[in-house]
Amino acid sequence: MDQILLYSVLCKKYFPSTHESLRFTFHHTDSCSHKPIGDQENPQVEYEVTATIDDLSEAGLIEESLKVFWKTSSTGYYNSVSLSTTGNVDEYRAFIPSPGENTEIHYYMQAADYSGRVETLPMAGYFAFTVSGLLAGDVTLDGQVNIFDIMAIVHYMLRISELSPEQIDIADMNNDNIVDIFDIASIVDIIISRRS
Ligand SMILES: [Ca+2]
Ligand SMILES: [Ca+2]
Repeated sequence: MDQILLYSVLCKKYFPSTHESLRFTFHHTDSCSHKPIGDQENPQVEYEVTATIDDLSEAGLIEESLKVFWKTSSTGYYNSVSLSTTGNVDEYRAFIPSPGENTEIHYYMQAADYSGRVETLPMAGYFAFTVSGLLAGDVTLDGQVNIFDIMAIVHYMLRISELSPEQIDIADMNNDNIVDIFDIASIVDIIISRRS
């Protein structure tokens, strides 16, 4: 037994079924740190992936090799984000940035150890989850919630620039049919909560 074990601990709602393979054990929990806003189908700013990675060879994991590779179903290449320790034994975490709305994200994890072994999770293929609906606060429709979304609302309020009906719908965070400072405050909350 010298393989590297990867266990994924992922948000249940993004994974339609339990995956099993010969070498890895998968389980799902509800311990997601990101909170959906409104509809559970709404996209998030980022998607947390937590994995338990244990080098049974005891050769030592190669930290730089611990990665999550992800792509959308419509792009041909994988991007990567590093898995870093959560502080708990053998537990690592990465964040897949939101690629936007109405898309499917494919991803897999990779780990290597100093015995030369490289493992991926799943062993072949990828996990997939769909992102439907619109990202709360993403007035600019670029998949990010940041200062530019606030600026878009400010410019709209000052009549410097227009927003489409869809954008106005997103900008009206409290659904009172008015786009005003209270909606900006809601978006500020999203940005601040992400950084805390
Ligand atoms: Ca945006
Ligand atoms: Ca409003």
